Amino acid sequence: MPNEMKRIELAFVLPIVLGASLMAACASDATDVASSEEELNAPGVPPAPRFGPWIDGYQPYVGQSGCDPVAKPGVISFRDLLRSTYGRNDMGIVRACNQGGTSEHKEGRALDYPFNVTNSGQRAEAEALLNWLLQTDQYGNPHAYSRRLGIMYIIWNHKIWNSNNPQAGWTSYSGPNPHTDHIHFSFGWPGARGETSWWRGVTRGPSLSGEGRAEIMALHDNGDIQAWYNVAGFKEMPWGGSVTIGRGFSDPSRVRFADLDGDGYSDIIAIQENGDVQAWHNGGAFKEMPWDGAAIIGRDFFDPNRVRLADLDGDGRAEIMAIQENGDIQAWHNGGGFKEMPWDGAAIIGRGFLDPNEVQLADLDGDGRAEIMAIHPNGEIQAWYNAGGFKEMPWGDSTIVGRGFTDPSRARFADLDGDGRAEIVAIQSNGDVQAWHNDGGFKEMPWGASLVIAIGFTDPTRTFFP
Ligand SMILES: [Ca+2]
Ligand SMILES: [Ca+2]
Ligand SMILES: [Ca+2]
Ligand SMILES: [Ca+2]
Repeated sequence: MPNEMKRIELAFVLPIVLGASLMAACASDATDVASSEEELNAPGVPPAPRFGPWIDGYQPYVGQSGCDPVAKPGVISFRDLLRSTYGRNDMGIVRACNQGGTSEHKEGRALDYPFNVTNSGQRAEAEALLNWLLQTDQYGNPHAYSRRLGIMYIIWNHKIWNSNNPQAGWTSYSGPNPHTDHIHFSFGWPGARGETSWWRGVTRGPSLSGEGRAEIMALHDNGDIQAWYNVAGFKEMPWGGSVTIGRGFSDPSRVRFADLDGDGYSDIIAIQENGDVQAWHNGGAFKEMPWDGAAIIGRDFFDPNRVRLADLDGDGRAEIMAIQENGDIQAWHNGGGFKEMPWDGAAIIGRGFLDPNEVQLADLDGDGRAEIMAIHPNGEIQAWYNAGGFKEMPWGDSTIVGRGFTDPSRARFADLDGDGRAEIVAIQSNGDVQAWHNDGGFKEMPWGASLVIAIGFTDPTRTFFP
């Protein structure tokens, strides 16, 4: 809540005035770029969120053990997806405790939806739906959507597909009901509760162009922000054309990029001298001044060095954080997207971070939730895994992901190839920008190949990777 935002004490007064003069551009002619998600999603199947490479494991068989015939939220959401795609009412989620044998219906985590094999249209719909659920995604994950939905098994037309034995594929089903007039879907508990990645939303990171590959930007001495379009991913000099996306930004410490509304396009944020946090919405497409809306998203943030924005819970919308003088990191949850003061909850997510310059956040494993990192004075970068999303101290294990970064301003994390996992980037004193590819996700020194992605960036404080 805005009124609960704690005032951050000013350690010193910055003499530089931010005179941001972003012009609202016409919201028009955003370029549609065919994505691999579109190839996954042919007509006639439900709409799918955008996903990164992280995926749920296969749901083991966990049969009915109690009786609670109340429809569970994930099953209801899946039913509603089928209803809006195929236009028929379902044949039920719940079943009475005293009716028939063991069934997940009695725990509200199974769905019967009508597809009649003798109706050629419904048969084609069923085949398209089942292919869609069990296809391999663009990251090579087999049976991707059924795993993301937390499906445990599927029965249709004398056959069953079991998530606990996926290699077997469809095998013959000889139960009393041949399932020739409907498909039966059983869910594991995480899927039934709506806790699997399907419901957690976007897991590919944002970028200025919306394609998930970090762009590079320089804030010039005249206050212009020049951005180069990342067309090639993790490559030497992957940049295409460049445009000016901001003017009047005299103080680089006051500039941030984060996706506030989860549309995949990084919005620009300025921490003003009066403590206001001013955001401009990215209307889409890589173009000059792409901003089409503005909002004040914070107040009383007087020390820009203490402000961070990152998505903590993987819903695609960036949270805002303040590193307090006592070392606590106070976070506010983004419940509203891009609007005035979108915050709907608060939590202390870190303690003991006494030097704000040492703190960075980035998603290392591609599950959409940002890890937190401390760049220690000895040059080691320690990362804590975000195991809990948005809550008090959500961190699991910690590991070392960098060494030799004795100047924390030269260490950056940016997903250059759009696979959801942040690469590590070092802005060298000679102006070379060197990147190491994230091969391993969250683990000790997960870095593989290294290359120089840009040259001439001699001032790390003026270099951004939105
Ligand atoms: Ca956005
Ligand atoms: Ca979020
Ligand atoms: Ca993560
Ligand atoms: Ca990456």
